[in-house]
Amino acid sequence: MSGISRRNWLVGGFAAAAGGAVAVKMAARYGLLPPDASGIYGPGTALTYAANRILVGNSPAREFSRSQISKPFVNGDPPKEATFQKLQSNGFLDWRLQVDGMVSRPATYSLADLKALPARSQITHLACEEGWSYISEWTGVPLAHVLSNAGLPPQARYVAYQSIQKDWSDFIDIAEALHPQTLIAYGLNGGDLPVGNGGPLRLRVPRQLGYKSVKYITRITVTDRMPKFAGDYSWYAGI
Ligand SMILES: Nc1nc2c(c(=O)[nH]1)N[C@H]1C(S)=C(S)[C@@H](COP(=O)(O)O)O[C@H]1N2
Ligand SMILES: [Mo]
Repeated sequence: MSGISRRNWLVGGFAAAAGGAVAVKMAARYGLLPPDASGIYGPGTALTYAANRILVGNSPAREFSRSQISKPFVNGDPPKEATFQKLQSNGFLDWRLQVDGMVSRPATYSLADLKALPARSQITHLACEEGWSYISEWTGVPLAHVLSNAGLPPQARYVAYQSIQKDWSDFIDIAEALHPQTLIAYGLNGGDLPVGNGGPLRLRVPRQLGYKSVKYITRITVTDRMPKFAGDYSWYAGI
């Protein structure tokens, strides 16, 4: 089943079990509404979120064995921005990741800084909404670690992230951001993360569709409001 049809199936199942508007009320009662459900994204997203949180909860994405690794796809062109090319020509020594917003200790990391933090590797499935997918090993520092270094206030609800590619930004809720499998990734299949797959740095969100794993990230911002959404797809892309 592709990510999208599976998602529709999940939503359909939940809606059938509880019935449209009633489902939304039930979801609210049981704490299953997304952090901002009242807004512009409507019952569709609310139901996707609720169905996922019921069926998947906070459970991890499946992890695979090395023998199941398949050839990575590359979706999209590498950045055309001159700033990117300049950074690349210098081996990304000057690449910086800024961590800011509602945190008590905003910080800026180089790749070396990030690599000095506790690393985690995991072999997971990347599924694009277009229907293709692959399994590979990602290495990086858990986003949760960087966020806890930065100091999260209790009112923090979303984490937004920005690519050096201007039109690629996205966000996840705090539950996803603190999930131990959500990585700031700099490695793929035992080597450096290739530029085609988001090198030198991308977010890897293995419990959601591929488009949430934004490549070439330069900034992570903690907020208490749903950020303006840049993409064409649902903000919640649980699979
Ligand atoms: N900056 C940036 N991030 C991006 C994209 C992109 O084109 N630019 N494509 C997204 C989509 S739709 C998918 S499916 C995955 C694909 O990752 P891959 O090219 O490493 O397979 O990256 C996501 N992140
Ligand atoms: Mo995608």
